[in-house]
Amino acid sequence: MVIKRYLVSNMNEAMTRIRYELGIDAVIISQRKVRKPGLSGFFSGKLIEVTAAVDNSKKADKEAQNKKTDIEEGIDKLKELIKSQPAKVEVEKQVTPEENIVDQVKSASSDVEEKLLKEFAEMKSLLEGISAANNKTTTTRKTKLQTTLEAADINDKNVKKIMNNIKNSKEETDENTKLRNAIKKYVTVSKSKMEGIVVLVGPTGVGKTTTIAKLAGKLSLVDKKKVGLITVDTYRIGAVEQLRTYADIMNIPFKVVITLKEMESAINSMKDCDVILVDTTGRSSKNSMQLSELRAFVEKTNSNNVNLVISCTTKEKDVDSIIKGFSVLNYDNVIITKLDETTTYGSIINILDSAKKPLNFVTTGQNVPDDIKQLSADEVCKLVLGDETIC
Ligand SMILES: Nc1nc2c(ncn2[C@@H]2O[C@H](COP(=O)(O)OP(=O)(O)O)[C@@H](O)[C@H]2O)c(=O)[nH]1
Ligand SMILES: [Mg+2]
Repeated sequence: MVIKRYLVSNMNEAMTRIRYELGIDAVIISQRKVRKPGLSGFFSGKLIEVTAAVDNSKKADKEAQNKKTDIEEGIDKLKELIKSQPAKVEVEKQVTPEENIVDQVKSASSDVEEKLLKEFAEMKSLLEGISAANNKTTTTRKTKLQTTLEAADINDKNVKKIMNNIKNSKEETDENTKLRNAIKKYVTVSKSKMEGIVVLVGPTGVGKTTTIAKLAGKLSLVDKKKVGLITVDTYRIGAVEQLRTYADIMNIPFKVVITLKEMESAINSMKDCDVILVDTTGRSSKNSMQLSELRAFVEKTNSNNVNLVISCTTKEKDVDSIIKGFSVLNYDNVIITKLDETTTYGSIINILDSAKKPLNFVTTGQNVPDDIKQLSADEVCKLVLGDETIC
């Protein structure tokens, strides 16, 4: 005998469900009007509680066989109800042992589901926390690196390049070493020997003549080399006298060249010199006429050590135009002057990046011959990162 109780709104509903669930042999044992349990019952209409029974052993067996299916269905229904509208779960009291099992599974399943949902929510918030913290650390680190590079006056393009270099580096080392290696990549130290003909070109006032005097002093006084001086800088009043004075003090041959032919004979007259230093007129990188005139003199020297002299105090935007303008002279190296006039050295990186030529010398003051030196990539890096200063 199977007895089942139904809570329904009307008898039609009761009959449909009893026939469907218990079969046509089922009989109604009792029926009475009741209220829905709980607070909501006070505010809604009455229901009918119908109790039906069936004496059908075959059906009971079949139900027993289908017990597992019912449980599974129950769980599925429960899940759906939880998802959609748990408050609208139909109130239905079932009394068969099988249905008790469904109830228990439902309640167990609900507990598990709730627990899982809770744990999932906790995990989600934990992961969100970790992700936020990671983002924050990355941003802070990036900002710190960027700030260091920007504070050194490295231009935006190179800051990005260095940052990408660090990011994509496969080196198994710390970030600081990666940073230093990325900066050092910009610096190639010139391998040009200070012999034969050395020419200096560049804009006006960057220190070409002073650098020639410094080089002449070092080469003749320290390295004991036989040095000759030639100048084609006849444009500026006093320019010739400036170099002649140094030549006289150092007691080295000095020639002033006005024409291309004179250049040839001046070089010939200094054949016995180990080094001939050639000073040139400062030219504007925007004046292509002046530059091609100068180019003729430079080509006449047949030098393989032509140096573009540029001050590290040059405005960022002017660096590119100077380097582009003077590229017609096919210079081999770069000399960066007036490092003593700045406190940040990122411009060295910007200049070398733009010129794509090795660094030959840097000058660090007005004193002849002391304020000139060659820097290694490591020394440039230390200057740029503020580990060392020039003065
Ligand atoms: N502070 C500083 N001044 C320099 C340096 N080199 C040259 N000068 C000065 O820059 C000015 C122009 O130098 P000069 O050699 O005549 O430049 P040029 O026109 O390129 O030949 C002079 O007053 C020099 O003393 C340097 O390394 N540091
Ligand atoms: Mg000069």
